[in-house]
Amino acid sequence: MATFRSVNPARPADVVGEFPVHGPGDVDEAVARAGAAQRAWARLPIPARADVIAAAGAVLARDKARLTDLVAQEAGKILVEAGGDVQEAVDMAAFVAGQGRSAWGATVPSELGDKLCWTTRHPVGVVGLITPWNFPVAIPSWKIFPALLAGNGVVIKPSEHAPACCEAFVAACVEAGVPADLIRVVHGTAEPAAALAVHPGVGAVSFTGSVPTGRKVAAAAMESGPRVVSLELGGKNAMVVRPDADLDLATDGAVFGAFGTAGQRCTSTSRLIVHPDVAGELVDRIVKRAAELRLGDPRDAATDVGPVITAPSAERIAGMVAGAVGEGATVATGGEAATADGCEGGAFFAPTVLTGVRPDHTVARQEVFGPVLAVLEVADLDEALDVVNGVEYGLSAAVYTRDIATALGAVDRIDTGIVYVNAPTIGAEIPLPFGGTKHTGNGFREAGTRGIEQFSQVKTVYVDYSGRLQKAQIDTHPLDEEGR
Ligand code: UN1
Repeated sequence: MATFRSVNPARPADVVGEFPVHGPGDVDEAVARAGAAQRAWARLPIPARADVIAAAGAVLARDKARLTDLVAQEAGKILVEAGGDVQEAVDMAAFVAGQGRSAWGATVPSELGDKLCWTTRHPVGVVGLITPWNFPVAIPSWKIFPALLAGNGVVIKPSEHAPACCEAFVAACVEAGVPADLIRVVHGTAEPAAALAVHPGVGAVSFTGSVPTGRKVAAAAMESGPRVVSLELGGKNAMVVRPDADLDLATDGAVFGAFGTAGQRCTSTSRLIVHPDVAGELVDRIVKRAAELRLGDPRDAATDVGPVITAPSAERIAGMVAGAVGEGATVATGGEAATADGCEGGAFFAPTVLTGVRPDHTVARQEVFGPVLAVLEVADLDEALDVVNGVEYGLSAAVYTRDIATALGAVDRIDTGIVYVNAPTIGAEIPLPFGGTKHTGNGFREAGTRGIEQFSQVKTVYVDYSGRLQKAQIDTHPLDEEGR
């Protein structure tokens, strides 16, 4: 069988592991095994499934240091952020385990006597998951734990840039008591992902990644039969800074939001929409901080910004910066690929601030997925919010102001799935729904109580114990003499 290597993006000569390139036959086998194991799993009481998920959280917590190091090595995330990635999975286990001992549906009064009505949730069977490399432990946990709680089997195709992290996550689940056949991992790039998306044995497909790939996955998944398809796609997240804002806070937020994870979060702050009265001061502060950030080995605790995931990724980012300059933007800092001591062959990109960006510039509309902050100066609040909303994406947005009416008015009018006030566009917490509007997704939310929806079907149950035929709507309102 052909294989591929997962490498450390900071030092590509450091091979993290070698993995098989799976084909459609392997996907068939994985779906069959997960499907066979699912039948027994779905018969377990839901709190018993929850106990296994809680145990998986305990294994992840016990192994946090080792997993954090693996995330740093394989995905290039600096240690503190890699630790956050693992912690997000630990939190998810706790949250989902709690859902297993919570209400599982609703009882609804019947309009007729001697009749009970309620809703419950059922598994879809086997779920097919396609996950990115940038949250290589957290995002699998967002999908796998709710899928398991709902009683499903799982086949997951992780990014070819983070296969070892996914294997480590699945190993923790298996150590905790998840049957080994219940979660199967297939590796490779587009071929196994496509085979999974169209597989007739897969009842729901859940994808996190780019818009173009998400569209292909959804089209393929629906072509081979109607099924649940949930998409979590990109963002073009804006931070609005009003003239009354606390500029220290806004500086900290912009630096963390734009350059955290080297800008490679779907929630990364990529547009700063700032009032001209404070633009000069704020941009100066951000530029100064950006220039001071230490690029380096993500496993070195002194590093602020790690590499981007691959050399082609750095080239793509450089191309977008060049395009922005061509359209009239100015590079205030960064703007080019960089190197870092001791990181032979690593693809780094200097934290970049672009000024003079206009809403119609490509860099103000398209996701960069790199450490690039585009600054747009807008005075009027209505216009600033129009700029926030004037893109195809709708994941996350932030507004910095000390004025409560400005803050709450912005919350009302910003058309994104997540809005932050006086906090950056990154940093979503597990008990709350995560997802976006417009091209960012197709209406599902991950995490929170709604995270289970994409992996389960609601069943509505009516039990009539009256012993006679009762007719809804008709018995309650028999027609009168006038036929009403
Ligand atoms: C992502 O980038 O795909 O809110 C997920 C955040 C993280 C999750 C990001 N908790 O930035």
